[in-house]
Amino acid sequence: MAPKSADANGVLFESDAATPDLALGSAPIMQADKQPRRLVWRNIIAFAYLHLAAIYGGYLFLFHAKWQTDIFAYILYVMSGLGITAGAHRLWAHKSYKAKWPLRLILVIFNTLAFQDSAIDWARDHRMHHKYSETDADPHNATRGFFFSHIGWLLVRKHPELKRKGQGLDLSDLYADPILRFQKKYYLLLMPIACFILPTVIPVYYWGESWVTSFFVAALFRYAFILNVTWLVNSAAHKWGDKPYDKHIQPAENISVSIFALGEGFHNYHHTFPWDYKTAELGNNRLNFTTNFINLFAKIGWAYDLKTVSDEIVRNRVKRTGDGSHHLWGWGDKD
Ligand code: ST9
Ligand code: ZN
Ligand code: ZN
Repeated sequence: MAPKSADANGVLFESDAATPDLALGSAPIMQADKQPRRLVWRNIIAFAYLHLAAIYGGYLFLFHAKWQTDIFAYILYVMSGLGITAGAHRLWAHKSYKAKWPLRLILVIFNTLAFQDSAIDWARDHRMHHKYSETDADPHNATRGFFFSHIGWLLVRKHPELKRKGQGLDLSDLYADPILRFQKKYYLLLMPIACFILPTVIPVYYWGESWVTSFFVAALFRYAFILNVTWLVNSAAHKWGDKPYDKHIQPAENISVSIFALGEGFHNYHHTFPWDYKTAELGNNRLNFTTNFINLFAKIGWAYDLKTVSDEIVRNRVKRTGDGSHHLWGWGDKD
């Protein structure tokens, strides 16, 4: 059996299903402190505007925009989605595979298009989310309710416990990458260009879309849509679905979320085995676009050292802590 090991962030690389204390997803479910919420009005106003604008953008997307603009918005959704799933999440937060610099460059461009803050900051929050899952030190602690874990956590100051415990996080691997340092340093310049300006200008310039439709569809509607899909992993996939791998944690297998989140809704598996680059047990062709994307780059050698989990380890874990919903209970030894 592979030796167990976790780095200073608690990010696991090898598997030993017999040690649930090290499996990041197995943190005990704890109630959040009742601390006074310190509202951040700048974010409340910005997100309120974004969502109102996105409703208008959605209307234009359905009834008004040129077909090229709609397809363009869809392509941007997939590109920015991959910047989060294959980039910020699987590569940078979890180190579940390695990537050569051309792929890292592509992913950082996609990631900037997604405007979910720099990949370093995203990965920092996400490492906290796994290491202190569903406690006060988890940025989007799902025990504080659907709204908080979906968007509420971005509208208030972070919990002091998160800031305190976060000091111990090792981010040296992320700061060692010049591409990530560059993105963080110039984020406030690069992000508006990638997320808002180019998506607005391209449809106007290349196929004569109107400025208004272009801005509301390809920039605001597309951005708000992908934000909500991402947040659903924190809210819906921490609330609804089966728990075939670990019934003691809130994260669940949510297929509806996975479809929109390019394969990131198999959240019970992911919190149980966070180092698996597939973020799902059967990742290759089952609603897991991101896994196919990484596999494609693995074929040309730009993605390598893909980490995964053996069938035996999954099976043992399913038997030990699963809720009985695993489709392979046909193995026949449920008790
Ligand atoms: C957005 C992010 O939407 C969404 C992430 C979702 C994650 C989902 C994960 C699910 C799994 C993956 C599935 C992907 C599916 C994708 C599908 C795609 C199709 N550790 O933050 P500050 C310390 S972003 C250690 O300002 P405040 C640190 O000292 C949307 N330390 O806290 C820091 O200083 P510095 C766009 C930490 O003041 C200091 O605290 N962006 C940590 O309480 C202050 O940090 C926005 O809207 C930590 N983790 O403010 C901006 N965190 O940074 C939103 C903090 O200098 N954010 N410290 O080192 C904000 O405005 C603010 O962060 C705040 C809190 C108001 C929320
Ligand atoms: Zn989670
Ligand atoms: Zn994760």
